[in-house]
Amino acid sequence: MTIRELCESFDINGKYVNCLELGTGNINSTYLVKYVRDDVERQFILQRINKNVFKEPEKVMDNIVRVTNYVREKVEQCKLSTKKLVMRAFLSKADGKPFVIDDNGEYWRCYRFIPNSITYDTVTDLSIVEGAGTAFGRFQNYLHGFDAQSLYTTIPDFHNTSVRYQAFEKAIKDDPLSRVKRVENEIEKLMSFKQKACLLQDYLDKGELPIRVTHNDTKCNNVSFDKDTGEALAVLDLDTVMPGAVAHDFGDAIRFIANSLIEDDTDVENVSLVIEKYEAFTKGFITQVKQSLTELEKATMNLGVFAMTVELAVRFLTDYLLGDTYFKTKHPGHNVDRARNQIALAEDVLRKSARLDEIIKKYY
Ligand code: GN1
Ligand code: MG
Repeated sequence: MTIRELCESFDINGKYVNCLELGTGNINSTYLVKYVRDDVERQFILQRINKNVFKEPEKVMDNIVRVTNYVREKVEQCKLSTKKLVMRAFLSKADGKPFVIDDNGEYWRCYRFIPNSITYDTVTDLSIVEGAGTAFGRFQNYLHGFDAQSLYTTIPDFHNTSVRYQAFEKAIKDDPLSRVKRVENEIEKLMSFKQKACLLQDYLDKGELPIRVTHNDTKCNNVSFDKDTGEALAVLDLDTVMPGAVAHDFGDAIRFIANSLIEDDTDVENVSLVIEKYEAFTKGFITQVKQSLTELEKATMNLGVFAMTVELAVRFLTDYLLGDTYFKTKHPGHNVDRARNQIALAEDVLRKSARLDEIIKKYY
């Protein structure tokens, strides 16, 4: 099926004009599609769900539909714009499901592109950084009353740092491509981080932290902003919405947005945690969620920053050792570059931890 045929399988009004493949995202393939209706241009996002990563795409879509419907109701109750603040998935004309399966058995879904919106892969403007914090914090709030356990766990142990370490250690032991010798320093560093990085998971295992509905992929490019006003709008990419810990969302967001460089930049000497960005995001996020946080959640929020940074490094390096089959890579060694970058960031998070604790306290 062509992109056009796929689009036309969804219940969208108007006429197909063209499409453009977008290069962002390490997992799914994404297209920006243009339609026209009554001479007005409309845009949509068409995505092929990566079945290697999401083994049960129906369950992913079921989670997304239930979560977005819930958020939409909340937004309506607040008399705010659902068009701007909530993603909407289109249904298939044939069977009303929120996806279409092509001739090769691949799953596609289609979302409305939020009009006049933009996403940022890197952010310098601190008000945008704060807006990203507000958007993810608000998302957390809207879903406060949603039964987290009713969601499918579409990727088991997604942010279980201990399980991520187990897979890493197995990859080191098996070493199927004899790559271990090229990354011995990185392995050593990551092993030295293990105990601290797994502490958050230990609290979860002991049942000491509440399980919440979490986004689990809180990179800043998963928030849309109004192109003109800079206002934070909907949270996007809900593929990994699952039960989790609030510190996962906070930590993952910080490790991405407050990195002085982008996630795969090889200039590791210059990787650092930018305090001003940390503070701006923290202000936005914590202001939204503080009322509902337990004392232990507050006390472990910054542990989430360290844990998520290390976990990503572990995941990137595991993928490298196993032959780069999970994350999309643009060149050989791309996963090693990513891992080195995250290791450098984790080291800086440790150096700055007292400062981060001081800052976050201001917003509780
Ligand atoms: C993947 O494809 P993208 O960029 O939305 C990954 C995240 C990682 C991220 C790192 C399902 O997300 O967990 O943090 O890459 N998503 C999945 O850039 O594994
Ligand atoms: Mg994503």
